[in-house]
Amino acid sequence: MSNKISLTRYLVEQQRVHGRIPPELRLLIEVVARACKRIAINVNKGALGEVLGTADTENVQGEVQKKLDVIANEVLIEANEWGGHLAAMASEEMEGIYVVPNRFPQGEYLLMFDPLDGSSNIDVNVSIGTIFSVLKKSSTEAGVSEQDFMQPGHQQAAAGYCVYGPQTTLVLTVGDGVAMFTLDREQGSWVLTQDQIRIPEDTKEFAINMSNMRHWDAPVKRYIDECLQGKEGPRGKDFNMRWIASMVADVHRILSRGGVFMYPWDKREPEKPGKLRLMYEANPMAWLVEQAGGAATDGRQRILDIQPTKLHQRVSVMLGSKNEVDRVTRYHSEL
Ligand code: AHM
Ligand code: MG
Repeated sequence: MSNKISLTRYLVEQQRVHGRIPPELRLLIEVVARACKRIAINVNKGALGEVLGTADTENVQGEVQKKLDVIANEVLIEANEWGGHLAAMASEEMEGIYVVPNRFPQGEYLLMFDPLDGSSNIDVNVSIGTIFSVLKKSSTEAGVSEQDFMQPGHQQAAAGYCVYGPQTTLVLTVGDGVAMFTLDREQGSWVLTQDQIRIPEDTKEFAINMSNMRHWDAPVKRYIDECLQGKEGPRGKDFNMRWIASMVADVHRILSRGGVFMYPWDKREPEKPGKLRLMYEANPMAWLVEQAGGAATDGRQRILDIQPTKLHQRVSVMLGSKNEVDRVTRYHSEL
């Protein structure tokens, strides 16, 4: 007899023992996890599946879409539209919201996703992932609009990501800490491999794209300068640097061993608050990190408290080990 805990059992226990998630939300998470398995199969095929390269289209942010961006988006929509648990979906790859078609029953939940995060890494065989966030429709009125999505991140009902790397790993929170599931390829099932993940409060590792240094704001520059001075500087210790250029992979490392991740506002595009998107990148990651004892801010306020006004809104992101995020946030108020 195996004492392995499957995703299904974890969710059933969250529902039955902890009374935390209703059956519709359990179904939703299972369907997203199943879609991630299909995406993983496509990712693994690589050049053999003719899934690499660009799709000759642009998304709403003017970025050239990769074939896998488009495939992953379709997989998530097809898997989720018929179950009766959702009212609508929104994605990095679609301009407006996708309302569940009339031929299917409408549920109360809203699903947002970045179907394939870290697109620049697809063709070079480096870890990429899917990020998702679930909200509950606030109004009880029939129909759904973009306005229903405009909820701060602290109202998320579930959030997570799947990283397609050397292992395929699903990381999830429903507000009861963070659980990690590894895909057992022989069985085709998600197995709980870590529960109640904790991020150490202190760290000696930072993740930022250093090539943008000359464009940064003074508080970010001060923070990184001090890290770079190492033992001889004000921090009194040497720091290591990592930058994978897939947020999922960088956040996964931080959940595994601590660290701080930053994609701050910079002067390249001063009118934009940052590169990363609030609703389907920053919010789910911020909730996971907080649930693991870390912190997440935009340099000035808690990411989860930001009131969104647009679906594809961007945000400056600093997240990870609590004492480091607190420090760089403090630098923003001092300068
Ligand atoms: P994407 O959603 O188009 O893939 O872009 C988001 C990604 C993040 O995963 C990553 O942290 C960042 O962009 C990397 O940006 P850069 O190439 O500027 O270092
Ligand atoms: Mg992304």
